[in-house]
Amino acid sequence: NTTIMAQQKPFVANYDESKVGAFTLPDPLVMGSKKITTKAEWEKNRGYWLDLFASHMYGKLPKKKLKQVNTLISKKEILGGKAIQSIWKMDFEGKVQATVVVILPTAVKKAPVFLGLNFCGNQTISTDESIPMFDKYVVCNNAPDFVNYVSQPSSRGVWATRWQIEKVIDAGFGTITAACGDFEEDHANGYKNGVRTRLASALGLKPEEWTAMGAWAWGLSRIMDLAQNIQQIDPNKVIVHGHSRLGKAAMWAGANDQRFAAIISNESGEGGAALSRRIYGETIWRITNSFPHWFLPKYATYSDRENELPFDQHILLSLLSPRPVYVASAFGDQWSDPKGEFLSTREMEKVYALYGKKGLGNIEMPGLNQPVGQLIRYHIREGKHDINEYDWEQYIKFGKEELN
Ligand code: GTR
Repeated sequence: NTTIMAQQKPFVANYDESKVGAFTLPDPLVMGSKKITTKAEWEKNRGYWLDLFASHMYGKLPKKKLKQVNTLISKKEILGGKAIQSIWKMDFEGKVQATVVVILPTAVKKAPVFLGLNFCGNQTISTDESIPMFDKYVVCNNAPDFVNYVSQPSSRGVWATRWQIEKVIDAGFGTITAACGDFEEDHANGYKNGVRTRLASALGLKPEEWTAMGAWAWGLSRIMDLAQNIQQIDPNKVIVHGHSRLGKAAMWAGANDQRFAAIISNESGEGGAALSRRIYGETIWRITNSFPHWFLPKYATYSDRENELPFDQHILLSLLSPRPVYVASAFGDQWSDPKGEFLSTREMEKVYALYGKKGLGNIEMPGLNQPVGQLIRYHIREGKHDINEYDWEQYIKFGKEELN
């Protein structure tokens, strides 16, 4: 994963802290000649940063609201009656459909929920046979469960550990998910068959004006629209989360859509929570060469001149203020630059301070499996690039403590 050849240039990831190089981070409170000192000024002007991220990195998000028809396809009890699982179909102008799985605890009248996209189809989150098999391109390609990037029947439940549904339900939370590929398949030509093309005229945005990250973030907000209309969900307690590339999308969704009450970035790395100015693990050059569809071409022009970017990822995190935010890394995932994720999380408190809220404080990076912070939290756990039971235990605790 660390060495590729592209455009005749070999890429070797740096994992040597002494070679990271010096950098100065842009101040989230300095917007051109304007210096922000109050929460009211921040709220009035935060669009300055959103516009810069939109014009340099993630692309625009459509402003137009489409007619969205949500149809309940099936509903049943699962987990011995502890939860109700509903399958919904969202339809946009008859041109795009997305299938959403909603699992809510029976014992809670209005449940807080975790909302996130999945990589390889809804059927991967549980072995329940009533979940429709996803039939578009998926990010997985390991036989026999996936062949030529298409899900096979044996893929049911293969990612159950990443969802921990019973643990979430037992804690009184619900879970909502859809496949990212329902909005845009994750490859360079995915946009041709996804929302960026099919809804281009309806949304008034050309495909090249936005990105796969934008399409996924847009999808998260549309699932939020659905969630807002489900009686048994507490509309004020929807936590958006995502792992890795989908963590990047969750952060972009959370920055733009303030209905998300809290945001979780699980190992989102480069283009997510990690500072781009730190040359460690994945870099702008590498990510824009491997995944040209994730960001605008303009973002790629900042490779080898990261210091000239008008922002860095701590400002994307700051745009989540004043909401609860959890950023998590894994020691076995140096590619995502855990230290870069920690440092950007630590930088958030400047903006939170405008609200009288605390951040991580002036602490050093914690040891393994030692979560730090309260409203803004961070952990680095042992183990590989993944979202696992340990992560979920922390997210549930975080949700319980911060959304009350
Ligand atoms: C990697 C990519 C990372 C991260 C990861 C994932 O190949 O370089 O930025 O997004 O995929 O999504 O698992």
